[in-house]
Amino acid sequence: MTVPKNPHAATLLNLMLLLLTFTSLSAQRITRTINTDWKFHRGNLSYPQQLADTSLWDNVTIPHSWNTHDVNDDQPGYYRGDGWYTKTLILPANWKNKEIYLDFEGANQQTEVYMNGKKIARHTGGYTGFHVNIGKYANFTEGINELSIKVNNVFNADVPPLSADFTFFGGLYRDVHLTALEKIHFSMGDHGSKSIFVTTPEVTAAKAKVKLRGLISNNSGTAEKLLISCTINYKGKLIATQNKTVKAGLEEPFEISLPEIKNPELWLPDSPALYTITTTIKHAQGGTVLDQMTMPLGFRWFKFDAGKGFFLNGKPLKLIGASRHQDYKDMANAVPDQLAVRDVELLKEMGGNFLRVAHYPQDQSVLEACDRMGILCSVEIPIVNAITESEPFSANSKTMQLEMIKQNFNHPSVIIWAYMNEVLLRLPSFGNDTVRREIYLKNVAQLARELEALTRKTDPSRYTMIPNHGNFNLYNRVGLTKIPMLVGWNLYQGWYSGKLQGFADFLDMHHKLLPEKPLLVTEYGADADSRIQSNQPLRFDKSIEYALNYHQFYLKAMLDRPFVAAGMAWNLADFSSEERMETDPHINNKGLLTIDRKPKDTYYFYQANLLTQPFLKIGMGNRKVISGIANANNTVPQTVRVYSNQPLVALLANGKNIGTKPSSGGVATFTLDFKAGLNTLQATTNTNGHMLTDIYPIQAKLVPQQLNNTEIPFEAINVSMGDTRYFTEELSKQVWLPEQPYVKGSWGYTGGTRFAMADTMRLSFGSSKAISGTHLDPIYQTQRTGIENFKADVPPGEYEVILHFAELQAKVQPQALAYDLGSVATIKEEFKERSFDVEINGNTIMQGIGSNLVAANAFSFKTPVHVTENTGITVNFLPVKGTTILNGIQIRRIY
Ligand code: GCB
Ligand code: CA
Repeated sequence: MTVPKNPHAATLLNLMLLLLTFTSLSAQRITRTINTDWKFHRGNLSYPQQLADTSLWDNVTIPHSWNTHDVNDDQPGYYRGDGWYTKTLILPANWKNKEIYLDFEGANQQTEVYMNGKKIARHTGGYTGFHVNIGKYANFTEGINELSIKVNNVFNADVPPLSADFTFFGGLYRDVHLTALEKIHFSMGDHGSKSIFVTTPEVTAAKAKVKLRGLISNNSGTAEKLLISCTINYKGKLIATQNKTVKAGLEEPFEISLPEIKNPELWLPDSPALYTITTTIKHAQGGTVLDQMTMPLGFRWFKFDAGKGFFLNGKPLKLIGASRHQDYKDMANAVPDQLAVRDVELLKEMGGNFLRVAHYPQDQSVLEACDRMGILCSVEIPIVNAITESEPFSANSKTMQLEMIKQNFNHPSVIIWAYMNEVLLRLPSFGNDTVRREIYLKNVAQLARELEALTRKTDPSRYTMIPNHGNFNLYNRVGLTKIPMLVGWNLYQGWYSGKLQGFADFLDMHHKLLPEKPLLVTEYGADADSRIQSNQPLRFDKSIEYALNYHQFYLKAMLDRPFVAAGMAWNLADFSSEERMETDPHINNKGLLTIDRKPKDTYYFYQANLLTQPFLKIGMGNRKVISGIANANNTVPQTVRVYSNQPLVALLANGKNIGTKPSSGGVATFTLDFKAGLNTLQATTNTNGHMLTDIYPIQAKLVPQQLNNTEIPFEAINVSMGDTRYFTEELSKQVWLPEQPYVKGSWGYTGGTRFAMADTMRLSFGSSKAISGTHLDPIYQTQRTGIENFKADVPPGEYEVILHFAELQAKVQPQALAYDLGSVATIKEEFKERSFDVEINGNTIMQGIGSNLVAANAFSFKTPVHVTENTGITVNFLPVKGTTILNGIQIRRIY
């Protein structure tokens, strides 16, 4: 029955429906979270003996992870082991005749559930949900139940992921729900799903067909005649309804086809019309509602074309967006729903229309937000880098794939199921045994074929995809470009290796060699440490400027090629990867947002290119302070970028007109002379008679070229030796300048060379090692080797000098890093003994520096210097053995 067009009849129907729900409130499923009042113990214990005294356990609230802090300290590694959660669960006596379940949204990665002294369930895999029937073990008489959960995040060769560039945080990190059901209900037994699967076998602008499959559990002991009714609602109005009677045994599958819907409102990014479909179970003879469930429903159809890209509802749509990891600064993966939703909003506010949910299924709140906001998605299971050739590994992978598909089946936002990210990146070492290597590759292809077949069978309405890394020939030879319906490429030309142009060439090569295979750029990105800025951006310098160049090139190359269906920046936000080192240890800095979701310039760049509503924003890397060496006018020239989708942008500084520039590719670039102190930048653009304005106040700290300059009295300098970049400390507003050679009247070094690791394929200077004992890693990572002296011709006064040293060469050779897509093990350590003395203005301050240094550990000291007429400050480095070094120097005037 479809709703008659007569509005009165429709209202009557709504009224009937309302009455229906009203009369049935008593029975239905009851479900609520049980996130509060848990006790937590990190470590293993014997159950139940050691539960007797939990007085020393922590009080915690779920979502919870035990790795919020140890992933960010100087100690390599983080706790991977058992964690125990326990609480008292009060169950009302009148639940005795109900079915009681726990519904876990996710716990990483092996979970065991214990109740009242017994182990009752276990689940493997950290990124999908699961249900546990606790009714049989519960005590309803007193109603007091002991519930304990053991979670474990140790490496397990049979459980994906094996290795990956993200942290495997342990814990009960997503919501836990308690659910009470009637004896007859939608099954809780199908892979943690809701056991309702909605499809739209036919959708056009004129009409849509909706089909629903489901599974009912009947634990009443007798077969029952049941009435299942389905209603489709849109904006509070009943659109269609259909009933069906079934005789239900223990587990009863059913199928319902709903009446055709005329002129459906379509679901698309600009107007994601969201319908709902509610399914209700009652006894056929009437009575209360036994169970009821509501699912989202969107009407859209889509296709990928290898030549022309993606089409939604018959119209071409370039998919541009980002991937998301689920962690957040200092919270690990235990992030409240509100922040997950905020991430989707940030993607939408950027102008993105696609989210790659990578590298694992995420919280339901993410896909719900995508449904509401019109963001298309792909979701994948966490097979990353490699597989284990074992039956349990394959079985776990398939279970994960099924859980992912079934738990997320009804989200209209999802259009792709994926599996195996860069699975040929870390081939196990088979030495010279090429035969064995080929067997491994065959096993990978075999698992891919099995996952592919399973996915197509479970959900024929969506596409399948494998995201590969840039080794085209290998993936193609192994067959991973042929098995899935779509091929994703994670490409980093101009980052891990090669030049930016290599990206464009790769796209054209795919198109030429695989003309039938739709192509998605599933990853591309460059590290951008928001504290680092460079006037001569270089590959791997981590500067905001290099990342901007990179994204400018990549976005254009993708937009220029209609056959590129999609581009997903890696990553929406910076994320934790405990093994990572470099300027911001333990963090992958490829985010368009920082790990606490502050926009970087690259985010504004996408806004300027993707948003249709007028957009204008001054970038400046979100810095509140800049610094530099003053020119003859006592100002510091600096680049100012204004991001806008409007053709012309005007810039004012301190009320003075600086000029008008065209914005090209979303960016208008100005050079501005900053005066000392506060500078107020104002950008404006005229859009259809309306002025759009952005104001950016920023402090400039000027360092005089001649230190006795009376107009800019010398206050302080911070110099990163062996460096060409600027580094800003946000809290103290200190800016570190690149080194410069000494000239009379000014400051700088004499002698030595800029430190570089031998054979590195990365940055041409400095080291990528994380430095212990400091947050100034980038300062210590660069170094002037063989320095003779550092002079600053400061005027007379009382000063403080801080010297920073770190030995950058280790005695032992390094191991390859799991995430390095470029230069594996090309770094060679060339440790040499050294010993030198430091003398300031003729006084020896320290002798024998060198033997006290531990590789990659910060060593520094602060010393007062009294400067009289004309002496300035001279720091001499006097070699005793080997060469001298200096990594950073700070000179500050006290009086
Ligand atoms: C990749 C991986 C991703 C990494 C990224 C990177 O190709 O798929 O997990 O985080 O590169 O930043 O290196
Ligand atoms: Ca340095």
